[in-house]
Amino acid sequence: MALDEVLITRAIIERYTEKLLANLDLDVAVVGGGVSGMTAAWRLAQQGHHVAIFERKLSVGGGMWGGGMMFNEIVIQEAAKPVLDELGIRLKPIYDQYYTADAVEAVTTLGSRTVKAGATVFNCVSVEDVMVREDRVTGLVIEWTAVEMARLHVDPLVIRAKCTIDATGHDLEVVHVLLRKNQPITLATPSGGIGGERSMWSEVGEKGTIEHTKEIYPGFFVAGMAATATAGVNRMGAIFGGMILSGVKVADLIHRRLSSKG
Ligand code: 48F
Repeated sequence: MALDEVLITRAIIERYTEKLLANLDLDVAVVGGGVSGMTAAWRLAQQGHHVAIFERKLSVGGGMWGGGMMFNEIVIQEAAKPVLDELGIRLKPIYDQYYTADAVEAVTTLGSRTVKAGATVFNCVSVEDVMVREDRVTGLVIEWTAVEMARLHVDPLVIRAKCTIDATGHDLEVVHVLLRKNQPITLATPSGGIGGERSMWSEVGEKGTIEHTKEIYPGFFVAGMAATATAGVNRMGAIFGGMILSGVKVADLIHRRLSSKG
């Protein structure tokens, strides 16, 4: 058989179009394919929900690839060990209740488990806005990252979702746009708005992140650093247990919500 470049092209276009069409109407839309976003999507897909991740960059994994200051090892505390064990990410004990994992193994394993559980990842896609109907977030407005980078004047497209997670990390981009474009609006946060990320304090940051992982507006949840910075909690630095546990918590909250509504 002679390879035909047009058939190769057709295969890509057909399959991608099928994938996109199959994900226009979701149970859960996750913005950001970093640590907390992927963990949430993995868990939700495992629970049978229709979930997709929209990730601006070419690669998923967010801030995990580079460990701390590009020393590509991550630190995990005891509380998160069961989740990493379940994912199949190998941990090495180091001090009492501290473990390390190879950052590249952690990202690739989490990515693989997420996709194989049934979540779809749309990389190179940026979320630039939300849809709000009757005081509820009902979906996302998406655009190619390349369009965003080139600052081209091109209209976006839309995804509908029963629940949306902002897992965009330090920038909490979706929370910002929700607030900016839908005034007056009050979030279920300590300040009613964005508290802002505080300086590094791992102990407080890890606990606060998990505590503030929640629905902050009807249909709209925050996880990971987006939860930290929305609530006004300290950053935690290069320890990743809180991000993983935040992803698990938001998935479990949404699972309960979607299950209770049948
Ligand atoms: O930064 P990231 O991994 O977020 P996280 O889950 O984890 C934070 C840690 O990596 C680390 C830390 C704790 O140890 O402090 O920083 O909170 O992943 C966020 C992802 O969201 C993508 C971004 O490219 C990254 O991969 N992202 C950000 N804004 C958008 C977006 C957007 N508007 N649309 C699509 N993706």
